[in-house]
Formats: sequence, structure tokens, C-alpha cells
Amino acid sequence: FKTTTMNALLSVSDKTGIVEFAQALHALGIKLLSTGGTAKLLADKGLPVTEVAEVTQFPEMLDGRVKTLHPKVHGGLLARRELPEHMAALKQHGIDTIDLLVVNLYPFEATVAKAGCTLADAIENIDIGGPAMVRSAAKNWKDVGVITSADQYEAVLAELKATQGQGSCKLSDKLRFALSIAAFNRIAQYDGAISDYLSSVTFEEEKLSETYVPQRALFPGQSNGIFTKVQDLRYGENSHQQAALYRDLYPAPGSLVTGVQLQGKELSYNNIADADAAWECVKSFEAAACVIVKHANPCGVAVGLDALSSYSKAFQTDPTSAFGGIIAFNRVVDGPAAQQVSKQFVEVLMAPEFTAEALEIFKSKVNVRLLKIALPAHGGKTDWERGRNAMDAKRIGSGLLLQTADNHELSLADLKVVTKKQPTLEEMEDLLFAWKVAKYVKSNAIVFCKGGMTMGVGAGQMSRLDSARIASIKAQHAGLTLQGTAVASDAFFPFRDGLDVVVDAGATCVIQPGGSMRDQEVIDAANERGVAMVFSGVRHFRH
Ligand code: 93A
Repeated sequence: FKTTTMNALLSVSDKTGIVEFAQALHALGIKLLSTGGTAKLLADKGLPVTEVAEVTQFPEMLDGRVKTLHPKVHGGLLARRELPEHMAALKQHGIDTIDLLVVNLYPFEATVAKAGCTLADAIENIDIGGPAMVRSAAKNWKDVGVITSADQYEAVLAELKATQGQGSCKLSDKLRFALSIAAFNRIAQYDGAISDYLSSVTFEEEKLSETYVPQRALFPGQSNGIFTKVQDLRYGENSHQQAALYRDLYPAPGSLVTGVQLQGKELSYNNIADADAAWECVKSFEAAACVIVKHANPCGVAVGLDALSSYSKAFQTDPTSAFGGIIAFNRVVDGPAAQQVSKQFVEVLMAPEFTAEALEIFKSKVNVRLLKIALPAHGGKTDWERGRNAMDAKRIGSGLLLQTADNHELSLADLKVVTKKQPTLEEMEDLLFAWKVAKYVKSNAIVFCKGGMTMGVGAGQMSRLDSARIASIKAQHAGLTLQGTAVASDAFFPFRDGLDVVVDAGATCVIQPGGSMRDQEVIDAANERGVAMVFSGVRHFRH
């Protein structure tokens, strides 16, 4: 093991492609140095390989916990070749340089992802020596190429082969630097996975045996907020902005990022944001529901017997806005539903399932992005099990606003009728429906509903009165009447004027949080106008 040519140290858990790669290195005259399992595999394939233990003159010990943690390894990785003192120190201590490091780590992520993984097993799969070597090599990127993934083998070999003719093989600064960044990314992700896992483990002292399988409370965004990159996006909200999609290390079942795209163009930043709004809303309904979103707001929501009937109703709310919309279903999309939906221009379509017939219909609409997303299983207790984020985040100038997510669900028992008039059973159903939708409409939100469909949605206005007016104008444009509708207001009416606007528009029952200083003024107005009003006791601002 001399420094006359390049020396490579190979130590990999995932041995995919390592034999072929080592064979190619050997063919280039690169000397191979390796740890126990990897060395054995290479030797079995007839490759000349030196064991690290032979170099360090120290056996692998403590069940392999100490294999490469040795100055002969780290000196060889960290020495700066252009500094005579460094090279002299290597010589003095009989250390050879290591110019290429090939490491992939103990499979921690895969281990903890397995059901029934014991705490002991997880801990044993925390790689120490591997990341240490990777860090040494990546720090010394000017002299060392560090490979942390099998998909880098090809690019590295290509450069080595290209330079072989010039005397000795060499990697370019550019590639070594890129490999160094990739290496530190990998280490950050790996350490993130460890920290995320350990943060999710409930410490139960009496159970800390070798066979202890810990209870894990996985609340994405609450454990450690570890995200992994899914993909770069073509651009952000606008074309001059760069963007990428990240997901939680452990995505909640039934969340948008667990979906699979079946067809269509690549999803854009705005597509994803709108798709998430639609999916979160549709997921909140137990009945067959359809949600159409435009610019982050639902412009049509309805429940029905199936995908077709819910879609037909949702579309009627605001056909103009539905053009180019993002549509989500919580039921299988079958042929008839697909036939109907494909009559309109749609950007993204989401459902837990599409029938073969539906897929056939969309085949000709190559631009429609179809996403198949499993709904979370019923009966989940934690937010995570129910497919919801526990935490919400919003970036502000040099800061971050964090809050627990708005996961409040209203039940009939929470409602308080405050007027002389009681809502009928039917009205009560529409009030609850309207309330559910209002939660997903940007504030100030006013939502008129009837018969399990939205009849007018007023979103995102600075004045609640304007939201009410807009909702009724939109209903008019859609040819709908608001006579006899139920209306939801995401926050209380501070004065009676807001109530008057919705009653003038035709609402006969109202749901709002209550809690205003002037609640009595508003209740009196409702009694005077002869409408029923219920207080929900909670507010659903959404900004
Ligand atoms: O247990 S370790 O943290 N201690 C070490 O000193 C060490 N050196 C390399 N794990 C260590 N490794 C890891 O062993 C590598 O990162 C690689 O994943 C694995 C390769 O072992 P083998 O060649 O015996 O299959």
C-alpha cells in the first residue's frame, strides 16, 4: 500500500455495484483498501484488497464499532498534500494518503422504518466510523474524492478513465467539490434521521431491555422538523423564483406528499400548494366529497353519493373559477366522473383511486396531472395517524412563526343556538358543512351552502362585509339563489351589518364563533330578521 498511485478506501453497507466499481478502480491501477465485510466480498471476487485492520495493525473490535477510527485512516484522509509539514508527518508515522473514499452508512433509516424495530437495533445501526471518514474526506475535498452513494460511481469512473491517459488518474476540483457537498448533505440527513427517531421515542426506563420496541409518537414538524428534498421545481410562485419540494422525513399517511403522479406534466409550485389545500379539505369529509380549488381557496365544495354527484354540485358553485382548477375527491373516480370532469380544463386531479375506465378517459388529456393518494386509515388517534400536520409554520422576515395546526373539529354538541328560532335538522347539516368549508377558506371567509354544496364563497377580503358581498355576487353570476341558505363566518360579526348583508342575500341560518363585545346586538338582529343563529365557540382564521 504505497502512495505511488491513488489509494481508495471502500467501506460500504449497501454493496450494490461495489464489486464492478472496485474492479474498474483496480483496472485503473488504483489500490484497494477495505473494511471486513467489504474486503471479504472483493477478495472473494478475486480482487487484491488490503484490510484496514492490516494497515492500522489493530483488529476490528467491539463488534465492529471500532474499525476505521484510527490515525492511519484519518491522517491519510485529512493530510493536505500541498503542505510539506503534513506530508512529512505522514511519512514520520508511516501513513499513506487515501485519495478516494467510498462509504455508505449503516442502514439506519431502513432499520427504524421496519415494524418492530427494537431500540437496541436502531442504536446499533448508528454508524460512527463511516460518517467520521466521510467528514474527513469531504473536509479535505481538494485532495480526496468522497463517494457516498452508488449512483455517483459512474461519474467518478468517467473522470478517472478520461484522465488515465495523462499519466495518473485524477478527479477534477469541480467533481470533488460537488461530491463533498453531497457527502455533507448525506451526513446531515443521516444525523437528522437519528435525531428525529430518538426524539420520537418515549423513554420508558423499566422497559429498556434488548428487546424493547419503543412506542413512537411521530408528529412531523414537532419531533425535529427534519425534511428531505423530493425534487427541484421548475420555478416558484413566479418564474423568477427558484423552488424545491421537501417532505417530512416521516410523512403522515394520506398526506399530499405520499401521493403518486400517474400522468401529466410535472407539478408546479402553485399546483402543489393548491393541491394541498384541496386535498386537506376533501380529506376532512366522511361523505363522498369533491373540492375544487383556485388560488388556494375552494371555489366549489360539495358532498354527494359518489365522485360524479359531488363533482357536479361542486362545479355549479362557480364554473368560471373552476376553469383550470385543482380538483380533489375522497372517493374512487370512475368512468362517469372522469367523463364529466374531462369536459372542463383541469390542472390537477386527486383521488384515492381511479378506475381503469377513468384512466383511459384521461389518457388523451396528457396535460392533466393525475395524483393517486391513499386516504389515512380510519380510527387514527394522533394527528399523524389521521394524516394531519401537528404543526404549522410560516416564514417571516428573519424568523419563523410556529403554531399547532388548526385541527379543531366541531361536533353537534359544541353548538349553541342563540336565537329564538332553532335551525331545522337540514339547516343544521348545512351549517356544519358550511363551517367545515369555511375552515379551508382564507379569511375573511363567508361561505353560503345548501343541500351539501357551496352556493357562494367569499374569501380573503380585508373586510368581512366585502367577503359577504362577494359571495353573493358570485352566486348571482353562477345563476344560483342564496334564498334559504346556511352561511358560515370564520370569525364573529363585530357588528350587525355583516349579519344584515348575509340575511339580505337570502341566508336563513348562520353559524359563527360568537364572542364579540356586541354579540347581543348581532343576536337581536338575527331575532329581528327571523333567522336562526348558532355559535361554534371557535374561530378559524386562515391567512
Ligand atoms: O461501527 S462503526 O461506526 N465503526 C467504524 O469504525 C466504522 N468504519 C466503517 N462503522 C464503521 N464503518 C461502516 O461499516 C461503514 O460506514 C460501512 O457502512 C460499514 C462497512 O462494513 P463492512 O465493510 O464490514 O461491511
